[in-house]
Amino acid sequence: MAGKRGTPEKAPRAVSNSTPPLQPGLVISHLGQGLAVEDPSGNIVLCHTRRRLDDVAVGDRVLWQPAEGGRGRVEQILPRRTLLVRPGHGVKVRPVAANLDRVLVVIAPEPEPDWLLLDQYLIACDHRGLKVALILNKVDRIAGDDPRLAPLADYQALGVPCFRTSARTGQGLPELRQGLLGQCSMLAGQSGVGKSSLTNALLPDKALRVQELSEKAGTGRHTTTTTTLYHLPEGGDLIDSPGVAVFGLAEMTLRDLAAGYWEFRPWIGHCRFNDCRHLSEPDCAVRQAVAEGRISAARYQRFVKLVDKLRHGDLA
Ligand SMILES: Nc1nc2c(ncn2[C@@H]2O[C@H](COP(=O)(O)OP(=O)(O)OP(=O)(O)O)[C@@H](O)[C@H]2O)c(=O)[nH]1
Ligand SMILES: [Mg+2]
Ligand SMILES: [Zn+2]
Repeated sequence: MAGKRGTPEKAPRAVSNSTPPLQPGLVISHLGQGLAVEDPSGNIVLCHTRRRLDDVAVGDRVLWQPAEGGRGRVEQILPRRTLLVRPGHGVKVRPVAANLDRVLVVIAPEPEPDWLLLDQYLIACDHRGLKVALILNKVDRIAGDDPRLAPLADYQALGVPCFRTSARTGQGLPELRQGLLGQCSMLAGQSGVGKSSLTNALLPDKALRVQELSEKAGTGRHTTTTTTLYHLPEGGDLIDSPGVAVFGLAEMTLRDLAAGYWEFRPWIGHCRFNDCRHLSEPDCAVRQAVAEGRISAARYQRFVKLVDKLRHGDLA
């Protein structure tokens, strides 16, 4: 590959014969057919790659080369700090986003929160070494104590930070903006909770909105179809992602699942059996802590559900 470059030529006949130099770039969107790559001066180049397209993720820092028709070709993926994956076809996992610092799980009063899904996000992030925070969006639709949101208290007790926002009224957006500074965050969560609305509310009018372009070509529904990275004007990057992207829990063991419930950790290791699954074993310290109200019973029940899903192989 690099052989040609080292060969001295007597007369530089045609410039097009020499290999154009590799350039650094940042993958900001995965377009299905290709990749949108941002060069260091902020230009977006549509790139192809000889690799499997699915091996490249939004947030990847790459080396690319100009190719025909103003396009480019990604030649190399630079080492990743972090990588979030989701199940692909068969056993293979596919990268969702690279070099993330944090996942922001968005919930809302409508659609009603899926707490089991939230637990899965927390476990996956913990497993991948990513920070996690919650955004409770659509606060304009919450009046008083909303029973649908009562389980939130468990997560507050766990110390998961929670922003409260309304993409509609702008409430809480300055605090969120402040919280996004200096890191790369990805919005995740059920379809319809307002991930794209928040992204749009945080971006200045002239920001590149790949998503809007692809939406215009679509059916009028606003469900996001491509994961896209945006630079925020104050600093920090934000990745908007489509609907429910659950991240590879299939590769986890029962032990990983239990450890993913942080509040179990002080008790794990104090069970009678070394290999306690914390399900029906006698003298299980975790179950004892649940019985004494030291661990939330609702969280423990979700753990049992996830173990069951893991056993049946339907944990995505
Ligand atoms: N009342 C209210 N409605 C909101 C708010 N944020 C978003 N919505 C509405 O909720 C609906 C879904 O918003 P989206 O931003 O498309 O949701 P999404 O999370 O990006 O959904 P997917 O792309 O399908 O994953 C839209 O009709 C929004 O107008 C909010 O803060 N308050
Ligand atoms: Mg969306
Ligand atoms: Zn146990």
